[in-house]
Amino acid sequence: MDREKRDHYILNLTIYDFGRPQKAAWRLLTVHIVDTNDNAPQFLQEGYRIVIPENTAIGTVIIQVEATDKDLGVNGEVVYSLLTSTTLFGINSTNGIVYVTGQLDRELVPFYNLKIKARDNADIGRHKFSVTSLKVILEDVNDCPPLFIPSVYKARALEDIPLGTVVAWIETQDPDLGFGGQVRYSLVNDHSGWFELDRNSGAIRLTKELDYEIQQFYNLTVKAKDKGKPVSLLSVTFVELEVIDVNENLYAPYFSHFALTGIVEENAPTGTTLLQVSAQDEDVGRDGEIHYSIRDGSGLGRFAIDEETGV
Ligand SMILES: [Ca+2]
Ligand SMILES: [Ca+2]
Ligand SMILES: [Ca+2]
Ligand SMILES: [Ca+2]
Repeated sequence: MDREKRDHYILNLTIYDFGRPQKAAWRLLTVHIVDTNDNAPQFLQEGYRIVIPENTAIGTVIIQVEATDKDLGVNGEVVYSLLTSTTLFGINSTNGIVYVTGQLDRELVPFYNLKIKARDNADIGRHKFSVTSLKVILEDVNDCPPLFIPSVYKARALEDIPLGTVVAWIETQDPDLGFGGQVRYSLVNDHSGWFELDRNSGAIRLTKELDYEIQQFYNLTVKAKDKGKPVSLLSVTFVELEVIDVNENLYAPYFSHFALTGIVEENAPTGTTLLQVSAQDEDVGRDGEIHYSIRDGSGLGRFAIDEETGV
């Protein structure tokens, strides 16, 4: 018997005697098939898939799933529930409507695989169920402004660096997809054209010569803006540039002796060391480095001096 195929039968019962002429009587017998819970609820689709924006508001209905159960009465009543433990989605147990219950964020989790159970309302121990999956894919929304790394920049530059030198390099992170994650830079103040900022790479270059004696600090304001549409987001940071004093070349090098005398034997081979001269320079760094050369005199071409050591 299967009530779901046929729920009643009508039997015609006839009785005869063996007399002549034969007599008969008949009666109809209706047999009703009582339902038992032998069907599980079946989802109309094997799996469900939905794409929603990541900023979908709490309470928004995203989909309705449906399962049917061929049994009768409570045996055929369907109750829905979420098997996946989540605080972000909920389901209406009677109509299968799935809705948002928490703040979604594609940058945190880009999609969810939810398991949904449909069971019938038969007595506990006898009820039947089935399970389907719902894939929720979050669509990106431009909701992250560019983030500066680090949040504030400190840079130092020697006052004599050449024009075009990169004095600072601005970097940001923007995890949004596509245009929403593409960042362009600009200078809010450029100190009358002292600096220029490459809008794509974030490199800040010097465009006018620095002079420690005139200005020791520059405070640049940099704007980073993504190309998101229709909403574009921006952030602002500061670059503190300190100019480092460079000692100008103040002193000339000098020899400790006005004249030196060297003695060499007339048959000395080429390459023989004659003497070593030594000069001083009071400047520090590059300005105080000394190089030697022979400039004039009667021995030109016959003697050579080591540029570095003075030998
Ligand atoms: Ca049944
Ligand atoms: Ca059932
Ligand atoms: Ca963005
Ligand atoms: Ca986003």
